[in-house]
Amino acid sequence: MWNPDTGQVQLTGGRGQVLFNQAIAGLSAPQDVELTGRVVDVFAKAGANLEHDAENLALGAAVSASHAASGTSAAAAVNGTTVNAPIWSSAGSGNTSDWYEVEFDGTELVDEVRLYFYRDRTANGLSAPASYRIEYHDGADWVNAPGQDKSPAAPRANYNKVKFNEVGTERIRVVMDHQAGHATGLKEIQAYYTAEGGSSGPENVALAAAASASYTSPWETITAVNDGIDPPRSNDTANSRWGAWPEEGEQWVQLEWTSPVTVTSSDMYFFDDNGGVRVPASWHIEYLSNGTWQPVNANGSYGTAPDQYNSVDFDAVTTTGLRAVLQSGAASVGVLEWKVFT
Ligand SMILES: [Ca+2]
Ligand SMILES: [Ca+2]
Repeated sequence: MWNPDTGQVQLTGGRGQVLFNQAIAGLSAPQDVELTGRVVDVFAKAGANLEHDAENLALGAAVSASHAASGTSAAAAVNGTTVNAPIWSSAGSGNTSDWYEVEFDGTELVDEVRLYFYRDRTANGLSAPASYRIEYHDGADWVNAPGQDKSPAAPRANYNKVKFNEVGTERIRVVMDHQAGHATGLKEIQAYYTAEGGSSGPENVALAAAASASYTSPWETITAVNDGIDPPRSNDTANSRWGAWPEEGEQWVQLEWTSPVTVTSSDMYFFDDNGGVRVPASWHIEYLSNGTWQPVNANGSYGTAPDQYNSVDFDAVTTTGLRAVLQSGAASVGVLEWKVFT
């Protein structure tokens, strides 16, 4: 037995020989050792949760999926291990998005989900999805879980964590938009109630607004601009979109609130199908001020990049209406998601 304070080694039973001994001051007893940062992440990637001792509500739960590839099963993703087999996979579904559902044993509070995706490193094989979101069933419909804060923000192979504002529900599901040319593989899903909540950052008040537009193509959906779904790419074929084809020139999309909001920044994700709808040539944000539309005072430029949010900060305005005014470029214009923050 070694005493770290004195460096003394006691040989149990008096047998053996001490070859080396040293005192190490301030060493913690095993039960007092705290693991933080990188070590916590290393364990999490191996499927072991050191951050909290909440019960994994998904373990052994009743599960189902929109499809299960031959040789895989939904149950494999709640069997308690994050190893590479067995797994659940969407291969062969023919869908651009698939869902995987967990039904709890009655109503549970839940605010964190951990997902372990499988990538087989083949050209057209399994990968992490292009994007994913957590939905819960409110008794009538599937609803996007509020305040989803994903780490990492873009899905990666193996370990992904998403925290959100707590919901009480009997069922959650993850909706996965597959990478182009790939199916999604899932090794394990874990669900927890940590009482830590979701994004503690600025609130996206666009979710509470009523959306309208200068024009909406009959097959597109104006409510898509603020449904809270992070698009997988600008040419999103999985989720609802707003587009104004064939209209060109100046088009606008508008958010209105029943009581004033104070907002100071915006994230804009444009629709671009490399055909009739492209990112705009330019755009800016206006706010409703005493019945007229006035440009906000932007601190920086209005980006028009595809496949990402274009963020802009502006001097805070308190208003019941915001409008994104888009000048078309190569074709008509569209928006997949518009977030505005307090
Ligand atoms: Ca598993
Ligand atoms: Ca959307």
